[in-house]
Amino acid sequence: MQNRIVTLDEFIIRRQKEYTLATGELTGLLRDIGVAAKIINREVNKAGLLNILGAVGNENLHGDTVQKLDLYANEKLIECLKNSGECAGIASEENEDYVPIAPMDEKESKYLVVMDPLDGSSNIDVNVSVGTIFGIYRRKSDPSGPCVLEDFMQKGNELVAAGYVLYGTSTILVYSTGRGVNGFTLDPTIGEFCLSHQDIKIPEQGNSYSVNQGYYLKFDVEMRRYIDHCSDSNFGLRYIGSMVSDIHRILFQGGIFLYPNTRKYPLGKLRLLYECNPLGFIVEQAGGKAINCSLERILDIEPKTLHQRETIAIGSPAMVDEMKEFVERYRV
Ligand code: AHM
Ligand code: MG
Repeated sequence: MQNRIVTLDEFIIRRQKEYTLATGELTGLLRDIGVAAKIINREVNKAGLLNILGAVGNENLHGDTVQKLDLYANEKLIECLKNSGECAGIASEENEDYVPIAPMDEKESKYLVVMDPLDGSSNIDVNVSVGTIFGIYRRKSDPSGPCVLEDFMQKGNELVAAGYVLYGTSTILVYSTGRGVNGFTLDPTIGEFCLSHQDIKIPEQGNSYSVNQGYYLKFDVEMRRYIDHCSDSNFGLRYIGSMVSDIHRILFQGGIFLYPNTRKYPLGKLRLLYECNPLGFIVEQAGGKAINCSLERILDIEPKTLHQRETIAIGSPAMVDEMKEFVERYRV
């Protein structure tokens, strides 16, 4: 148990010093994402005041047009990353195409960011937790020119870092650079993310499952058999409908999160680049597993398009293994 506050900035810099070859660029990028998270947090916390301050699309008291929060989060992150000077391009769930960033002061940047700026945003109106998800890759193209689409078509196993911010009862930022997972809780009194969860390890087995059971009849038979098994085993059903929140709970309490293919989403609903890969990276770093319904490891899937969807089963390793057995046994 540490007896001194360690801020996110301090922690990132301390980690950087452990690498003799580190240049500080990744450190700067992570710090800037932390700054954007604080700005988004401030707005998310004000969401309930929209009726007072002006409804989305209308003008508020100050005459500014009120923006949808997911678009606001997208803009703030892009702005912070542009100003950071450490990011050569961004692919966001909110943008049709990737956004190349011109070098600042002729300094070439070697990193790219993929992100879902505000995941679960349909929950905002009813005061349910939402999150930001991000992943960082090293670009493959020549850094003297603009980034290209192929730079973003990297597998999750090539992620340099990934993380999420959960705007919940408290705001917490969880990230990994491939050497374990750490969590930082925002102390609103000092405006700093402070190290609160060191070296997070997911329980081997949990006693809850997380799936939109309303779609049960639309799932394939092997998935229905596995869900029946969870229910027969008296596992609790926990589904917030905000992936970051569901994964955060599973990271600490164990369990499995499923988003299989349905008739509406034959390839699954969630996005490989912005949701499955970064969260798969975090969960694996914490000792868990993440596969799709064809039983491929999420991080080994080759992306073909920016907004590609993927099915997912992610969480405690023993539960993902068991789900895999059910699929192998009942698959037709
Ligand atoms: P979004 O990126 O449009 O917010 O959608 C992603 C969200 C996830 O957070 C959540 O797990 C899932 O959609 C819920 O979908 P459903 O309502 O179909 O269960
Ligand atoms: Mg999303």
